[in-house]
Amino acid sequence: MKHHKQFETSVIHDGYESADMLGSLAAPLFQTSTFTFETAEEGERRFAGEEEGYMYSRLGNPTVTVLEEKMAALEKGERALGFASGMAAVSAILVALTKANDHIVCSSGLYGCTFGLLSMMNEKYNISHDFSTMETKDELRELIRPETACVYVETPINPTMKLIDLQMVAEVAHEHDIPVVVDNTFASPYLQRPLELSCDVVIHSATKYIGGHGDVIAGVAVGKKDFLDDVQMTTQKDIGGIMSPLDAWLLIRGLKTLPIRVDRHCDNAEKIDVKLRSHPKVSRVIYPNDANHPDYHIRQKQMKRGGGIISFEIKGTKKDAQKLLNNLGFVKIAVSLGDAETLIQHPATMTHAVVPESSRLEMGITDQLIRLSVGLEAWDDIWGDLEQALDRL
Ligand code: LCS
Repeated sequence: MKHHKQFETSVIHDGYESADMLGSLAAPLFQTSTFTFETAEEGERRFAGEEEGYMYSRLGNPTVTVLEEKMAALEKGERALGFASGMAAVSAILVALTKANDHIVCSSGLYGCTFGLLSMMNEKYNISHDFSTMETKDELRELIRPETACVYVETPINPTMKLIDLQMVAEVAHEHDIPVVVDNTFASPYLQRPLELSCDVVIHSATKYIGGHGDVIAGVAVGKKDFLDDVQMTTQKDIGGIMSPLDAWLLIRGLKTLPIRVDRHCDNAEKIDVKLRSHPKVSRVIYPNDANHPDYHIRQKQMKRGGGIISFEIKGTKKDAQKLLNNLGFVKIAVSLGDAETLIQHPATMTHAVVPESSRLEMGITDQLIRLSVGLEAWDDIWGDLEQALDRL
């Protein structure tokens, strides 16, 4: 039954049965570190895995379970696992999939801290990586080696908004029995579901659209039950980056409005995209739902809509980019994205400051590039603020 509801219904009803919780409409917050056992033998059976039940919140918590079940249903996966942050999810999945001297092929553009993690894994454990634009099958095939442990993809890529054809990537990776891990943070499951496109693991920074209100740092991974059971009881249990019950509770609340919010983010972004394109101080606008976007055909193929993030380049220098941010009124200068508030940031000096300049430029992150997370305000108010800031450059 649970996989047959439409997305808008699933997001509200899946993963929770009020009748099981004294009729409480909202899922209760189990703010507890541990769980008591009726007898010593019950504790023994639970720790031996012979009996279902909670033991200690680092090993599982009922509020976190509700969020995990919702995310599994929305991404069409067998199970989901909550984490303390998007980076806790990224690092646990990569640690689980690799061993020393392995190799990873990744998209030619990644969130700055994911780039940092891969550099650290390379330095400490000799787990090397290659970047690929993944524009053709051959380009990806050429980089796969016997020691390649996974293909790791962001799409849309933060912050260059390039798209990757997930079905194509999965086809090539599976020729070699290599799993494909997709960071689906920018799209959210409402717009794109990588597991339905044959990919193997989905990761979210739930901090963004899943929560949607800028009050939580959290992460989620979704995929096969056996794999995530193993990640939970090995990597996550021992490294410890679990999702807190309060964060799960806030995410459950945020998720209920995901489709409504994301549609509004998209409506607003589509209008702002058109306006930005016609402004004389703007040299380039990168928005996946625009027919001018080089990957527009991939958007049509695998994403329901273009999402809420627009990147654009202004004419001028780094100082002009900073001036544009300083000229804004209610549009807030901040990293993060997917919140009700419109947020703007300068990737070269903020989210991707950790990436060395040469790699940053190869990814397409120039000093003139600005990333806008279009919020839920009235679109013409957002444009009004941006226009006055651009006009004053
Ligand atoms: N993956 C992507 C694509 C992200 O954009 C981020 C964070 C993460 C993973 C990590 O998630 P976190 O640990 O922060 O929950 N991206 C940020 C950004 O673009 N601005 O601030 C954070």
